[in-house]
Parts: sequence; C-alpha cells; structure tokens
Amino acid sequence: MNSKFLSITSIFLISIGVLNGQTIDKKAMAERVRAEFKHSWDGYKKYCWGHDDLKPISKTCRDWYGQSILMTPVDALDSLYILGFKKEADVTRNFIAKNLSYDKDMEVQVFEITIRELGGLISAYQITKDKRLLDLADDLGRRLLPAFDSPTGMPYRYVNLRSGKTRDAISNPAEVGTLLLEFGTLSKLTGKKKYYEKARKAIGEIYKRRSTIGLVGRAIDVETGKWTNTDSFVGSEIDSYLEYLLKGSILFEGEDDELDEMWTRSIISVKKYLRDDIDGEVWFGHSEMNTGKRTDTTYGALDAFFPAILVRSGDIDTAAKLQDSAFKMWQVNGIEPEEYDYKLKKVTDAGYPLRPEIIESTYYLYHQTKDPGYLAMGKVMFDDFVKYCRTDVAYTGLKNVQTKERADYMHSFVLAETFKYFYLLFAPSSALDLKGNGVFNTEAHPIWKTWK
Ligand code: DMJ
Repeated sequence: MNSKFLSITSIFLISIGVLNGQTIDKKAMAERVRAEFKHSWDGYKKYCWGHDDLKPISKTCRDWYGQSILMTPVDALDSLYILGFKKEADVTRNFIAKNLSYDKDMEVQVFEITIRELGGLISAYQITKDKRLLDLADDLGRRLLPAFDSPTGMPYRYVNLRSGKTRDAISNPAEVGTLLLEFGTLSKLTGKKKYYEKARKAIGEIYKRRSTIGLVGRAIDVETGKWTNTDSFVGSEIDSYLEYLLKGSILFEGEDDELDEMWTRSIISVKKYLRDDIDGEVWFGHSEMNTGKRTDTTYGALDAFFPAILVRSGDIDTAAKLQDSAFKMWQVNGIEPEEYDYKLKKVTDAGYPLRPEIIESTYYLYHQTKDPGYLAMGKVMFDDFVKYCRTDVAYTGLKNVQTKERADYMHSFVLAETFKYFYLLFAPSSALDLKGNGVFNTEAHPIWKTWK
C-alpha cells in the first residue's frame, strides 16, 4: 500500500474499516455512489432517452453511427439491476426489447459493439431470464459473424449489420481477442457452436503469432497475419486480449484447457519484459516484441486494469505494488491522466474520459485483501471524480487533468463500469455474487457459467 496507508494493518482496525483515524463508512459510500449513478442515468433519460449517449455539458445527444442502437441503456441495464434500481431496470429492459433492432444499414466496430451490446444483453439475460434479450444477442451475433471472414480468421474491425460488408484489415490484439467471452457464452446459451469457434480461432491466431520471447505487438494485418507495429505493453490495443486469455481459461475451464496454457505462457513474458522497477516503484512499460528492449516508459488509465488481472490470477503482491504506482499517477493532479511517463514523472496525455480501470483494480484488491486502505483509496478517487467531473445533469470527461478543463461527453462505460466498480468496492459482497462461477467481461458485464 501507499505509505500513507501503511500503518493500517491490525485485524481490529481492518474489521471496522478505520484508516488513519478516519472510518470509511462503506454503507454511506455505497449510497453516495448509487445516488450519483442515478443522477447520471436521470440526466441521460431526461435529455437523450432513446439515443446512444448524452453529451452532459451541451445537453445534446450522440448516436455513434447516425442511428441509435441504444448504447447507454443496453450498457447500463445490468448496472441498474446490480445497484438496486429494479423498477427502472424493468422499464428499460422492456423498452430495449420493444425498440432495439440491429436490422440497420450500419457499419459498426465489432469490438465495441461486442463488449458493450452483446456483453450487456447476455449479462442482463442471465440476470432476468428475459428470452427477448437473448434473441437480440443472437441476432446481433449473427450479424457480426461476417467480420471473421478474413484469410486468417481474425476479424475485420468494421462490419455492416445488414449487408455483412467488412472494412479495416489493420487491427490489434485487443480488438481481435476480446470477443471470446461474449461469443463463447452466446454459443453455450443458444447451442450454436460457430460463435465459440470463430472467436476462439481469432484469439488463437494472435497467440500463435507471438514473438519467440512470447510478446505480441500493437497492430496486425488480419489479411496477411503480419504485425504492422511491434510495440508491446499492457495498455490499449493489447489490454483485453490478455484479460480474455485469463478469463476465457476461467469461464471455459474443463473444455478448453489450452487457454490456460496460453495465459500462463503470456503472463510470464509480460512480467519478464514489460515490468519496470524504478525508484522503488513497480510499473509496466513498453518493449519491442521481438527483442524485449525497452521502448517507452509510459503507463496510463487503460494500463491501470492490470492489477485487477494480476489479482484474478493470484499475484497479489505485484498487483498491490502496481496499484500503488497507479494511485500516485492519479494523485499528481488529483485525477487520473490518460498517459503518464513514470520515468520523467510527467503527464504525456492529459485527458480523463471517466475511465473505470483504476477503480476496477481497487475493487479487486479490496475484496481479495480486505485491506481498508483500498476503501480509503477508492474514497479519494470518488471524491475527486465528483469534484471535477460532475455536472448538473450527469458526469463529463475532462480535456485536461492539469487545468480541469471539461470536455462534453459521457461514454456508456461510465454507467456500465465506472459507477459499477465504485459501487461494488463499497457494497457488501452479496451485491454481486459470481459464486466463483463467472467473470466480468471487459465492459464490467458479469457473465455466469450456467453450463457445465
Ligand atoms: C471500456 O469500453 C472497456 O473497459 C475496454 O476494454 C477499454 N476501454 C473502456 C473503458 O476505459
């Protein structure tokens, strides 16, 4: 833990959640998070109901592809249930079931639509058993399938939902590999094997192109199978590929044990070549995938998911040290920058799009260790989040964490992920029971293994 929290070790203090004389009232914090979630949801509903996203400063709406596919309602639906807004959730569920159609002449980004919409529908189906949601997921999955028709089996980045026409062959491990949990579960729930097979082949094609030292690059051509950028790191464009190797091995344990081997081999290389110990701090930087040579010393808001993954894989020690570093990065400006050079101790990308990853890691670390320091860490982050990003109708991203200048957007992941992980950090474990039998997809949609 951060030295600020080091004195908090006794079992007694831990059990009552006291920190440096300050008691973290978990119940009150969970209620605060719920209230702020509801504030943002109400803002979306008041100004943009039926659209994809709310722009919280101008109070105008954004539809990603010109027509709405209900991005915010679908992404937020399981959060509404989990945070205890059942009535609101039921209304939203019925609205989605009646109004959402994927029969549209619309080119969508396969990765984003899979993690937000397919994942959201599957998770909400598992919570409610509303078959209409599974039918929508099945329809969406079928319309996304043409994306996999490349010479390698790795998906193109975009597909037209009506015509199946594809585009953009230059992709990356995250966009290719972050489909397995959703498509795999869709197979299990519908009995249609092709969903699993296509997504499983795609992630396997990335893995088999790893370098001799076991790393993957940041860009790949899905037609030739050649890397077009050999920079390796744990953040954006690679992040959730690693996440899905691990979570795929958990969700499909017993039937696809190769995934476990793929994860185990990959994490050994990642730790060996990307970990960077500097001034007593642990960071994960960039290296060239073939040589392992350090190329960059930046870490950022997207990399900050990595402690969560380390916890899930059992490496609490590295997770805790890396989280301490990430929290220092947060504290430089009182809110997290998109990218930070940990060697130069300098912000290199000053935006803050309300990302959830650092909170996700705090949630995993707290529930694994029960160290109240993580509650205090979460409270600091929540207070800053409210202070700088709250508007009169919702929450908005920042253009610059140094000046605190505001942008005008609220991605759907704010309701799907950011608030959910804040809430689950402070709520009792019973608020969401994965029963050792499920995982969160990369958009924080819980997916349960309801099959053997
Ligand atoms: C989310 O859509 C997902 O967590 C994705 O894996 C990465 N980016 C955003 C949140 O930052």
